[in-house]
Amino acid sequence: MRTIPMTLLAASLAFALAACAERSDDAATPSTDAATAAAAVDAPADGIPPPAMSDMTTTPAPHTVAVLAATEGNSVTGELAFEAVDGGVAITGQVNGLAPGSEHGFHVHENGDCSAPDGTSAGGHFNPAGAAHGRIGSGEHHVGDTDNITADDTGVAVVNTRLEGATLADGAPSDVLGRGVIVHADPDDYATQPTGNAGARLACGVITQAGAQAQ
Ligand SMILES: [Cu+2]
Ligand SMILES: [Zn+2]
Repeated sequence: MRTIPMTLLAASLAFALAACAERSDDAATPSTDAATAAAAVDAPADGIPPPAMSDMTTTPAPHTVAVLAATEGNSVTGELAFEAVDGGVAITGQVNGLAPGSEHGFHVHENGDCSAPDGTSAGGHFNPAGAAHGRIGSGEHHVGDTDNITADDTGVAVVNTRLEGATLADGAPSDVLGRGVIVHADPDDYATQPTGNAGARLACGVITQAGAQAQ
């Protein structure tokens, strides 16, 4: 049951009373007048519409996330959000459980499959264009390549980075939806082919669209 703000209720009542006063010759139907006046004032006077049935049945814009789970023997976790931006896909969020001050390779990998205990089921770096491994801003790189993440002194890495050349949920070869995200044990050197020599996989997640059903 929706609530009607007191100010609105008072305004409706005043309006209704005024209408009754003007039409004292029609005093036989005051309750009908009041109801009509209240209904007329109710909807537009508020400005900010109350939560309506239409809002509950409309599917909100889906948001795209990845929940990172630790691989076997590790305790690194994280939560990331993905958003299509000009020229690529922005990634924001955080990774937890890292060694304080440590630096880690961080990539989108080909497969949205974290079933292997060591995360290798996610495959290699996402590379739809057949490019060499590298670094954004320094020539050729995989679509799944992005800069290393660095943990603060509590072991949390705040992620605010971007994939260049990636797209989101458009079904194109560059689409990262449904692919994997890996946090590595070591920093990416941005040079060694095709992995950046970033070492073992500490955490793995799948890029997933979360809509109304997730709430
Ligand atoms: Cu990787
Ligand atoms: Zn790469």
